[in-house]
This record gives sequence, structure tokens and C-alpha cells, in this order.
Amino acid sequence: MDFMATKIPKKPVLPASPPSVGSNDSVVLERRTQKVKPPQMFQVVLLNDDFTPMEFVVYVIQEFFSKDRETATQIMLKIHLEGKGICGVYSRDVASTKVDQVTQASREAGHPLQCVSEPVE
Ligand code: TYC
Repeated sequence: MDFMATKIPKKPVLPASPPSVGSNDSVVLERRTQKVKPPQMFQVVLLNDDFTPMEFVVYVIQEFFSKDRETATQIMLKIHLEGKGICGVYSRDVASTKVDQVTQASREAGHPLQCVSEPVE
């Protein structure tokens, strides 16, 4: 039987500031602020057009954004009525891949559906 070497990930530790000595020999430890920001996230948005069938948009939202049929239909109708709608929020690479996959599937099916990603503010 094979055993995999596993390591329990450690909590990241902030570098401690060098202790400084106060005027009366007291030791002063300053609290450092967090330096690592969470990564920028990207929302993947579908745009409305006059030609792509509603059924195809519902299929795309289910297939590429893992939504159930009811949720996908609601998102599609929002896009149809308001012009655009968010289908999901991902890291930069995943969002970019979603845009490519949706665009390829749409062109292969002969539809002009537009899919873009934009940074979440
Ligand atoms: N407006 C399209 C129609 O009436 C439907 C549609 C919805 C198209 C959402 C694109 O992202 C879209 N057939």
C-alpha cells in the first residue's frame, strides 16, 4: 500500500517587528498591519443581444456556471430585460477561461452571445 506524505499547512505568520527599547528600559512591540491582500476577483458577465435564443443562454448558464435550471432562467431573464447580468465571480484565470469557453461554445452554435469579465471593485 502507498502512503502519501502529508503536511499540515501552517498558519501564515506576520513578521514580528524588531523589539525596540523605550526610554525607561521597557520593551515596545509594535503591531504590524497585514501586508497580503486578498486576490482581485473577476465577475463574468453575459450581455444581451437580439439573436441568441433564450434557451441557449439558459443552457450556457447551467453548463458553464453550475446553476440549476430555475436560477439560470432567472439570470437569463435579467440579462434580457436589463442588458447584462453576472453569472459568477472567480479568480482572474478561472474567469478568463469561462469567457473563452462560453465564447467558443456560442460561436460553434452560430450565436453572437457576448461574454466578458470585469474586476469586482
Ligand atoms: N434577447 C434574447 C432574445 O430575445 C435572449 C438573450 C438573453 C440573449 C440573454 C442574450 O445574454 C443574453 N432571444
